[in-house]
Amino acid sequence: MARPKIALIGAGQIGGTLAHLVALKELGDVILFDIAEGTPQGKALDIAQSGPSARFDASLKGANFYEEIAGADVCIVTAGVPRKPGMSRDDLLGINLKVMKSVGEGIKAHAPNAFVICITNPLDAMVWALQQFSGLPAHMVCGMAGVLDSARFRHFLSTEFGVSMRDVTAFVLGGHGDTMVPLVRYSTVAGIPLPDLVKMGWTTQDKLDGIVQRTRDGGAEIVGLLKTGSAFYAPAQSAIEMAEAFLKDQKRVLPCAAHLGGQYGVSDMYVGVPTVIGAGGIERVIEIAMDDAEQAMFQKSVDAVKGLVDACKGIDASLA
Ligand code: A3D
Repeated sequence: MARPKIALIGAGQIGGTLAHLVALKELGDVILFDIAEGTPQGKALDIAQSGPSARFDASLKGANFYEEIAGADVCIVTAGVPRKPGMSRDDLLGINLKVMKSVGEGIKAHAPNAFVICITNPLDAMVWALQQFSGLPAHMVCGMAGVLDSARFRHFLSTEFGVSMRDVTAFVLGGHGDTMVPLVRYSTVAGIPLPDLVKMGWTTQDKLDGIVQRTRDGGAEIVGLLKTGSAFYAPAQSAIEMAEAFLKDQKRVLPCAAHLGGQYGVSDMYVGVPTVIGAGGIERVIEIAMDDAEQAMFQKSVDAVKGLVDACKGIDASLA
């Protein structure tokens, strides 16, 4: 059987890291696409030359024309611009919306059967626009944010508790932004919910609140340190987890920006929720019960995403 074809649209920091991870994990053959001439070709050749030592079998090719992504099984989209210090994700909206239009049209023309994972910010609005521009079924287009936000939460919690990150599960809902909703009561160490761990004296409520805030600010913390761009290793790994769930029909339960058609009382928007990802794409959206405080936080996040979607409609009349 032929290897799956994985198109990476955007060959910048995340795109290059994605290509390397796809090859190392032998998930498939890579087409690295970018408008910048030479960048995708150079990165593809560089990674391919690591193959004899890393011992992977995968072909990697750079491209500047959409014809090259023809028949891709998975498209991961990072095309656009990232944040610089002092910028919010929302500041990227105007410029990245235009990029989503060209990417959406390219996918529609050449890879209409792909499972599409968008990473470009502001995430929840860009994945919505990408689905509209591409015309692909909503369950085949999703956004990566929840896996990363949860991973950041899990990392901070494991450091606080001095336990393996593998034994920490965490739940983050809502939009990928300052209003994201880390759900403490659904987050656990080996099944023990965080509020119980506070009672057991493993940490204090104050420290836990600090970790929740650090998770919300997780992207900005890295932007502030790097100064020239935003995080790319953990975002790439997070998208790889989602792509692998699709390619191997794993039925993984992963949080991601999924199209909601009435679930959680939200219609025709992409918001971060728990989903099941398998060969059918986003096969299920899991609706969990929230208490009043969680519901209020979630609603605030949904309102923020709605503001961005409305802004997209204001910029591009074809979206209205
Ligand atoms: P960067 O290294 O600048 O790469 C972006 C690439 O996109 C560059 O190589 C550009 O040449 C290319 N590009 C620009 N316009 C087009 C176009 N029209 N068609 C094809 N390629 C184009 O950025 P990055 O890889 O660090 O980040 C990519 C995106 O991911 C940014 O929007 C970030 O804000 C976003 N991001 C999201 C998360 C989430 O958790 C959702 C995390 C980190 C970064």
